Amino acid sequence: MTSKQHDFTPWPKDFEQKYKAKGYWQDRTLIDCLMETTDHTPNAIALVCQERQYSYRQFQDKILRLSSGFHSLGLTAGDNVVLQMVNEAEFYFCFFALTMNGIKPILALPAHRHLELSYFCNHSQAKAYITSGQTSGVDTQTTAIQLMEQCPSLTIAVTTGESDHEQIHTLDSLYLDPCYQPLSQASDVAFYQLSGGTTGTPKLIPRTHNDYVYSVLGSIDICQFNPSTNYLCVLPVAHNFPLSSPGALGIFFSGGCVILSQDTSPSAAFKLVERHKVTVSALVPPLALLWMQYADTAPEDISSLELVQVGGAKFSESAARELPAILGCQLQQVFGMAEGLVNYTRLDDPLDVIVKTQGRPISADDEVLVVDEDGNSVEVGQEGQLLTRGPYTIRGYYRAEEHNRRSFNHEGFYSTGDLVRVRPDGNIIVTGRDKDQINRGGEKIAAEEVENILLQHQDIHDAALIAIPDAFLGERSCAIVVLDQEKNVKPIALKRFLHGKGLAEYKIPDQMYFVDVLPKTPVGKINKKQLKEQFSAC
Ligand code: AMP
Ligand code: DBH
Repeated sequence: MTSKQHDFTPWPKDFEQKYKAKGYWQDRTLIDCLMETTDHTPNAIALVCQERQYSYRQFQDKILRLSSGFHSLGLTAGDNVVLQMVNEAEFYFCFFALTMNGIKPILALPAHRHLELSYFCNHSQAKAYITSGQTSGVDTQTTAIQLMEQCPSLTIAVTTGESDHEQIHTLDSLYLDPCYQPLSQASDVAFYQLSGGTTGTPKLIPRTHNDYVYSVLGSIDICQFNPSTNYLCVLPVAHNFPLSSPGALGIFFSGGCVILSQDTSPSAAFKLVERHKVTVSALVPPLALLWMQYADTAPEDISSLELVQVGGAKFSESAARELPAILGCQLQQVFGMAEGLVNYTRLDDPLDVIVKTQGRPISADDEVLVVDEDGNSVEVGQEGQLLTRGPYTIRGYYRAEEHNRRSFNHEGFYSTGDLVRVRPDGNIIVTGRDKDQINRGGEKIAAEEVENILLQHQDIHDAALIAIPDAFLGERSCAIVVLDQEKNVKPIALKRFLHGKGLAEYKIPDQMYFVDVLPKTPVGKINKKQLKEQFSAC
């Protein structure tokens, strides 16, 4: 059932009551939690962004001023906006200023391009697009103008940079006299995360204040974040992992300091570690490997590092064993999803658990089921599909009724699409995947989305996108294409075609092969298993 009033699938009443009674849902909003820290330690440094730094008091002041600014633009509770920013302080100013007013940002990644952005705007009937001055070489102002031309609901654009267009406001012009009149309620949707997805269109994940705050507070406990934690954010700020596991919000709710990096190179990161005495960072496996490689000869002193979290994709056991000695810190594996469930290895776990497993859930009330293809539970320790429900796992995607019927069972369990084994001690090992997705070093690609666009090409008869094992990325993407008879198209032309359609760079296939016909299963589906076996050897 989808609640019209909330425009999201609420938890059933008995679950709501249980989660409240157990103290998981505390009726506090995101801004409530930040303000509590500001009250305790107004002068502590909350945020460092290049040469700028903000104390908690200054941080909160920026947010309250911006809240007035957004109000002056006509944005009100219930509106949706698309927020696309690089790693800069303004992301958090906007995030809190919007969510405190019940304005719901869709957290787009800097890598998203016109195709994804226009979908987010249209699907959510977004009123505003808020963006950075520069997004890795992309002219975001032109993007904003194009989006406004194509999406009737979109009437407001804001940039953190300079504006060359009358229709685009600068964020700087929106720091007005502060007013504190929060309009959000803890049971409301605060914002939308994005799913890596498995279908033709990305899915929007509605997260409420109550459930998200709980996931962050639970994570703080597990990771022992405290006022002396200095957290380096190198992954994209909007991603669920560096935002909430425990991420930047974990820092803001526990009084530590976030140091932002826009440069993902290990040397830039190590310089920041040295300069700001960073104690924790969160990395995807390929980045962890780069850090390990660089550490060998790095001139920087990174001895302040206490903990490196690795997640987003499977980290190999051999790399996991080596990381602590090479980086001189502890390793924590994190297996999470923007839909909710997050698993951590614990700081005091035996080494065996830390290097061999992806940890266990945050909450005693995270329900984890491992089932076979018929939906029956498998024996402990056996491989199966992971289903979950709990106090911070969604019950449905936003405006996706048909997809929801497939992704959630009748008891409200979310089907993660991950294949796992759960050990008798409760720790989960991710063994594979049962979803049509490529996990390219933590960046998820829905095969169907790319295939659908390839099929729009006039010379393509059929296409399949598959995952090929890759030593560095874990997986890379490979398109197997059948051209129309007597057509001759080069891979580079097809890549240009995909770019031209406005697809994010990371979704452009790493490799392409042409075949005469795609193998089919007995029921007539493309036999991807066979294709993977055939092309993994190439
Ligand atoms: P998303 O739904 O886009 O947030 O991506 C979540 C998915 O990323 C999970 O369902 C897993 O497939 C994958 N994932 C995240 N962390 C890990 C990990 N530590 N090991 C293996 N897979 C992971
Ligand atoms: O991959 C993910 O989506 C992810 C990984 C680690 C995540 O959402 C999280 C932690 O919260």
